[in-house]
Amino acid sequence: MTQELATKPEVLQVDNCRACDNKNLTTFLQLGPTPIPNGFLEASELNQAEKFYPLDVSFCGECGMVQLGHVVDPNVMFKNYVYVPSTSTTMVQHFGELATDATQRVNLETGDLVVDIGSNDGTLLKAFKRYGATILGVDPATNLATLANEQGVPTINELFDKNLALSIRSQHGPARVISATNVVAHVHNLHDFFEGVHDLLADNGKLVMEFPYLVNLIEGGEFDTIYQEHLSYLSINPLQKLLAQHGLNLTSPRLIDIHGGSIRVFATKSKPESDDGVTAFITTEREKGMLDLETYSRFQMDVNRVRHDLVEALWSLRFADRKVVGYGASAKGNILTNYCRIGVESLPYIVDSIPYKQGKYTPGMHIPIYPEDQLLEDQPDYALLLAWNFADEIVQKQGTFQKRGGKFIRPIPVLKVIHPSRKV
Ligand code: JHZ
Repeated sequence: MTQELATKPEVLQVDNCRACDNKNLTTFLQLGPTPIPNGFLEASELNQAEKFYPLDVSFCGECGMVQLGHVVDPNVMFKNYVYVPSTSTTMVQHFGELATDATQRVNLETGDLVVDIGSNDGTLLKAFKRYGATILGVDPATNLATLANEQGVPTINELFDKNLALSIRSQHGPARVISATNVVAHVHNLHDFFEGVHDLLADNGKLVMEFPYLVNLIEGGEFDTIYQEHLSYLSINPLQKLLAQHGLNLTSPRLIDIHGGSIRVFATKSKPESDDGVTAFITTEREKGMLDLETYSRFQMDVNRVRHDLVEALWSLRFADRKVVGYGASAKGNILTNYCRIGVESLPYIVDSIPYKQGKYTPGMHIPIYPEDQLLEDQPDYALLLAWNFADEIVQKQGTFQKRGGKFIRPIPVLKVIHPSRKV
């Protein structure tokens, strides 16, 4: 494998805070260079030069936004996208619950427009359709927009921005619900994005967003969720100020148990009667040090600990002739394996439920990906949960593997063997 370091214009350095334009950002973590985390490879590509990108994380002392110091061309990352939520029952159920929650909060009526930004394969919009909504997806991935359209979810194959928002409004009218799950963190020009949301949203509509929560990332040592797709690591404090700049009022945040700890939050054009928990979140974030550089400076030690414990465990299992494979070829798994330099010598393969990933190889470490059935066919001693955020679903699904003596290892927040009586 030859590493090629990406340069301009494919990757650009960002000097100003994405949320408040402050020029004095402090870099506190460097995890790169790494390949882009969903850049899975075909066998024929393994001997070609592979692009590696910087992965520097900065803190804005003005507004508290944590963000990447570089932006990779979105066409490189999102044009052909292999991640789909629909193969996870947890995600399908979760989106069903989100559609119910949003429908009730806006008193959605039959025919009302729901626009999902970053609609992927249409899983969330299918849930809104059951409530009689007129649905419209927006997604930059051509393969997923095609799939969604074929499945009856009308999807515009573009990146959402203010221009597109105006064109959707002129064709379809205002949206009663705009959803953006795991999207805001991916957006480079947040000002243009929220202006577009403001233009498209009905006066009595609601924007609903979900994103991995910065507090969980920092407290849980979840450094593998830091990758080039995620340009911002969001908390309520900077987000509220950012939305206010664009006439949107943040309301009703609540913690949800998705992707290692996320937040669901709503925003409206009109001022809500109460902030419904926003002030409490802001106070807690302040108390937890989310506005202090020292909190982030200490984070490197957690990253070192996770890497040390994992590499040591895999090393000792190899010396004990135990076979370990990976479970879940997640984007975060690709960051973890690249940063810890874990390759086929430690994990000969990874199993994954997403058909688009099967038969391919992970970026950087080139670990082959097989369907989940391979686990029982092969019955290795251990499976390392690279999708540790789905530990419950996976452990429950793989009962036979465990009955036969197989064990799961969870690497984050603290290395743990999922077995009642033994530790690595
Ligand atoms: P998962 C994605 O990151 C990408 P990833 C994205 N950029 C984002 O923002 C975050 O989510 C939040 C597999 N699996 O969801 C499927 C099984 O094999 O943690 C996936 O490849 N069996 C949009 O990629 C992977 O694991 C199963 O039973 O880090 C999970 O990837 C289950 C449940 C999953 O996200």
